[in-house]
Amino acid sequence: MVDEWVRGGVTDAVVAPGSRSTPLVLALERHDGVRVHVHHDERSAAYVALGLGMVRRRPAIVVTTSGTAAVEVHPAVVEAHEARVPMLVCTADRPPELHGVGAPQTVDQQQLYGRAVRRFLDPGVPDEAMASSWRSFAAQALVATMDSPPGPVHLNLPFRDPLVGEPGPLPKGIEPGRAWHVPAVVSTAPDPTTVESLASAIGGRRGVIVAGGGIDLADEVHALAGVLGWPVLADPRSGCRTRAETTVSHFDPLLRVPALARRLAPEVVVRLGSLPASKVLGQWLAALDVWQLAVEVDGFRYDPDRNLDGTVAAEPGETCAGLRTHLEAGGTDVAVAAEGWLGEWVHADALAAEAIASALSGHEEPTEPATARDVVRAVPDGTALVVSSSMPIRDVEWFAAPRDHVRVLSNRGANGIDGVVSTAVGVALARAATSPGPTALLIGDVAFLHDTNGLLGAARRGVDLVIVVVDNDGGGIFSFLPQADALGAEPFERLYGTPHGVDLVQLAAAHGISARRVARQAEVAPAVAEAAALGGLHVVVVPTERAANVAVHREIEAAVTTALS
Ligand SMILES: Cc1ncc(C[n+]2csc(CCOP(=O)(O)OP(=O)(O)O)c2C)c(N)n1
Ligand SMILES: [Mg+2]
Repeated sequence: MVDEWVRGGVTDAVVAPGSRSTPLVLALERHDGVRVHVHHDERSAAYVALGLGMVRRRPAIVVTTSGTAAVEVHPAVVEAHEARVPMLVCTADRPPELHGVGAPQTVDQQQLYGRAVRRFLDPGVPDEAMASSWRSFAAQALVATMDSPPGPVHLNLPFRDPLVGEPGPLPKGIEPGRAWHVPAVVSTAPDPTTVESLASAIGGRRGVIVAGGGIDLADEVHALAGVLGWPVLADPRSGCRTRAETTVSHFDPLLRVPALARRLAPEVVVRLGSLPASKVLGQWLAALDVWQLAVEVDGFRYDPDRNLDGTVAAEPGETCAGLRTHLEAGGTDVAVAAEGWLGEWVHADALAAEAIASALSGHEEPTEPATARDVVRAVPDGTALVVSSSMPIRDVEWFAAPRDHVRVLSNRGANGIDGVVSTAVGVALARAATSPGPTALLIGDVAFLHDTNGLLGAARRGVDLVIVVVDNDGGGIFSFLPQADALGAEPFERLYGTPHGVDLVQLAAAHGISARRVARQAEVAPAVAEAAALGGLHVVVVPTERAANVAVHREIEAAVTTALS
């Protein structure tokens, strides 16, 4: 099975220690084509595999022993399912005769992850007589992880004692020694009829493109926007928040200004990929009474507010390319949007950017919006920037300036604050091997603490990773919610603020990781740049305060409103 997976492009396995999984672990260990990463904690191990899968778009293998070890993998499986990341989960199991008789470390592992997996497979205890089926079984599992949509596959593998022995010869491959490639199951380009009807629906109207996560060809999005004279409201995860002339970055602060939100109402909306985090953008889109269309590679309907008029199942960038070619060839009678439409958006965005920068320049102590901006600005070209859920992803979305050559990744399938450190370690491991370049992580203190085990062994994994922890000693996001005013100060602090008082620099140091705490905003960008230049693993802790954070967000909102009134 391992040989077949390697032939199919699998390169990495994340293994958590245990005895029952020994035959598979030894097979992985002995194969030259697999890098084996060992992790104490199965939950973290699975998130490392998630990070690897996000970058490589091939599944990483996760191996656990039997019992609760197998259950620990569940959160990452759910995220992989929701975020469509390929993953091959192999849980070792006891053979059937040891089930239901009180044998140790034996639990029901059948369909353990429910409907969160593309497939559940249990081939039974391996037997020499079945050897001819192992390659096709392995291939079947691998293909299922990369189906449309991609996702996790669970292999439950019962092993009978003895668990060690001498390996026999490999069953012959269909083409021995040759790599095979999983064919794309569906075409990702839209068909010509779709392109034609889309072109006639959008041409000549004042429209906006909302670019979310899951776009391969970001340049094509801007090329189409240029032809149409439309703005691209670019989520940082879209790859579209570049210095292109059609980029609008600060759509969230802009749309908080009611007069502007009305004035900039479009006649048509094209949404690409998944939805941005901004609630303000979501509410603005929901209130528009115009034609809205979504383009997503698997045809998934990201539409919590139920206001989509149609969906196209195609890669968003390829769709934009098809549309542009069609429009440029004069296939449909189109004119660009009304003169000045794009200019108005871009001008408003520039004014918002100035207002944000000048509001933040008055703060010498670190603030969360300025930290998000500084991290995006300071990381070197080619960085993969993982951003945690809660305020970090929002602060980057709302306030970060356009940045070329940085790829932003985030676990937004289920929006969990778990496994984020490990995800970043997985991303960094993938990059160490295939697309060299640094990795950075922007994360809150609670999310960091939630996955402290992600730091286990991390300093010895050979990764280039800069972790910036925004430490407001608790869950800062809750201070923005009605709960903050509805409850008294004490219960709110105890139930939602949840201060922990942990010294994060010491915590990192306990793992042998170089760590420092900055005191002023002006130190953040240099600290990040310096850590990235050094290479290896570094933690930078940025202390902030939850109450002050709400105040600074309000201050920015007021500054943008004044600038745009
Ligand atoms: C696994 C998981 N548990 C709980 C939550 C709910 N939750 C959302 S944000 C948050 C607090 C996060 O705090 P921190 O990481 O410090 O970021 P901050 O809010 O301070 O920006 C919690 C507990 C979640 N999203 N995921
Ligand atoms: Mg926090």
